[in-house]
Amino acid sequence: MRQQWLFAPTLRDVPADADIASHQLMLRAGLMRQTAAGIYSYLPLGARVLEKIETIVREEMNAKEGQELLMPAIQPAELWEESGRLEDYGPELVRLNDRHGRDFVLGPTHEEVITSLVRDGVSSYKKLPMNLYQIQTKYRDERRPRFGVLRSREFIMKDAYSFDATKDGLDENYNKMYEAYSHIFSRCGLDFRAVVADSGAIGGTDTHEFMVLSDIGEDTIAYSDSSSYAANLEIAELPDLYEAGSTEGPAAEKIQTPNMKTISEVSEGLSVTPDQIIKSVLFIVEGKPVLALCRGDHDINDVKIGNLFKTVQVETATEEEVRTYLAASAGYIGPLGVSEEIEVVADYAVRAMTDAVCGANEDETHYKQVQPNRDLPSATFADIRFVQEGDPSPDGKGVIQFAKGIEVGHVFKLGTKYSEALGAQFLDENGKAQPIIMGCYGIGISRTLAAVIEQHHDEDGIIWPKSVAPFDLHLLTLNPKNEEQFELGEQLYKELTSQGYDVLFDDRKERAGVKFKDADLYGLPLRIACGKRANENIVEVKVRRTGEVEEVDVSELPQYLEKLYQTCM
Ligand code: 9G3
Repeated sequence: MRQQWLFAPTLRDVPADADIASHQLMLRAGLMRQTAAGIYSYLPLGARVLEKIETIVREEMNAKEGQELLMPAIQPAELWEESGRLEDYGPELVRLNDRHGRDFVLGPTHEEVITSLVRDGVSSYKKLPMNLYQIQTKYRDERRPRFGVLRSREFIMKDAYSFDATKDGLDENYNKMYEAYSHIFSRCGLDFRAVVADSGAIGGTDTHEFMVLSDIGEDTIAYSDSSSYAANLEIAELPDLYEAGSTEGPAAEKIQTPNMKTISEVSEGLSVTPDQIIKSVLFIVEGKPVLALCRGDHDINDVKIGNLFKTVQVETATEEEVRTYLAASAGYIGPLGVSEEIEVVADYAVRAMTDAVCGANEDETHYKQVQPNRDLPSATFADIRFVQEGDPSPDGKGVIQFAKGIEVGHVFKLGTKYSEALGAQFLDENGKAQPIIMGCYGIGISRTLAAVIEQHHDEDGIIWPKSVAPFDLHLLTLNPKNEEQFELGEQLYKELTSQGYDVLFDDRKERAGVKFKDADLYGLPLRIACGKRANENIVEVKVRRTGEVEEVDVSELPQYLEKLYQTCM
């Protein structure tokens, strides 16, 4: 490709609203442009990288007998009524009417459509197992799109769905996808971890997220410093290693605690440490009040509350709800003497507390000398807090550390949630109708592109791994007025192309400095410059990742590049 024709306008300055490297570089290097908030156009360089990533995905999916198909982006709302999800997602689910007034959604995912296709197309166990996938645009009307394509409203996803007659079959498909994902992200040059995740609203049991390690990642990974344990912070577990607290000592006693609402104010005011204070948070879980307790130096994990009650409808109570149920303001609520209608769940660490302090459900009043192991007879004790760095790893090996991650993949065991809702059955070997057992597996293709840049860039620009680079080589002529350099450039352009390289030939009438800057910004693995020594048939070869530069005789260039290109990541 001759660069003078390439539509990849570069920007010298970073746009104001781009505050992470991948967003800045995708705009500056002309890979994409914003068409509307959270909606992007991929320009040729960006589209080429998407295509490279998609090719890797297809190869790995096909290697696991995945069959590629393509479903519509627009979906009849009736299918979402059948699955019961039409009202679950609120404004994030893009809805529209056709000219006849019929209801449609713009697909954020395709469980409903794929299940309806299999319902109408598969009937015998002999057709199972099956794995169907597509690479297609998704729509989720994010309230606050940001970070470029990392959190956009339209994005490209590979979504796969597996269909099995047995649970073992699902486990097998799940493991095949888990393996395919590991290959895909490794081939894209990504440093990633597969972490245990929360199945959230879509139900099902096992689920893993594939996280690319990055400080700008929105997700926090809790991993063990001495084992392979790694989980999304949302669900990272805590073993119940606590010794039960005392049941002796004087009864709990009320004390006046004016202007002591927060943990630190109570700690200051009563000269106790946060781990001697019981933190109480009122939740409304499926409409019912639940009082959650944890130690003052811990935090309640609302996802764990949801998993404990097997629901996603978990809201923190409003001030009014707190006053209605507990007759006090949030800073003074506690577990003692609450009415039957309020369920009390306490983190394991609370049971180990002795001589604790807690709110007394009266403004400006607390209890002291509380023995949770004695005074909370109706409480349920469970793991309901966020893990913290330094906590013991749940597998008993080492302690927890945190890392930030970008979720680029997510694999789920769905079970029969959709096949039952939509009536997708198969006849087993005894001719009995059974619901098909499903799994679903997503990769954010556009998010993967951005994640690659997050992990592969420097202050001069992108440093593409060769597996996904938009071109293999960058060929430059340096002095626009020097005929010999141009002739050599043209000759090498032909030779390298016929050697099988995808060459971006910078034949523009620009100064060398401009060409070098653009080459560093575009980030192709190798740069070949026809410069001062072109008349001696010598060119300069630079490795973008390491910066190392070598002068090479053109007669040795083919085998030199062959070897050098192999060493490129
Ligand atoms: C919606 C909206 C947003 C959503 C969903 C539905 C996330 C939704 C979960 C999944 C699960 C898997 C197949 C590929 C892998 C992920 N956000 N999810 O179901 F209506 Cl607005 O998409 N789907």
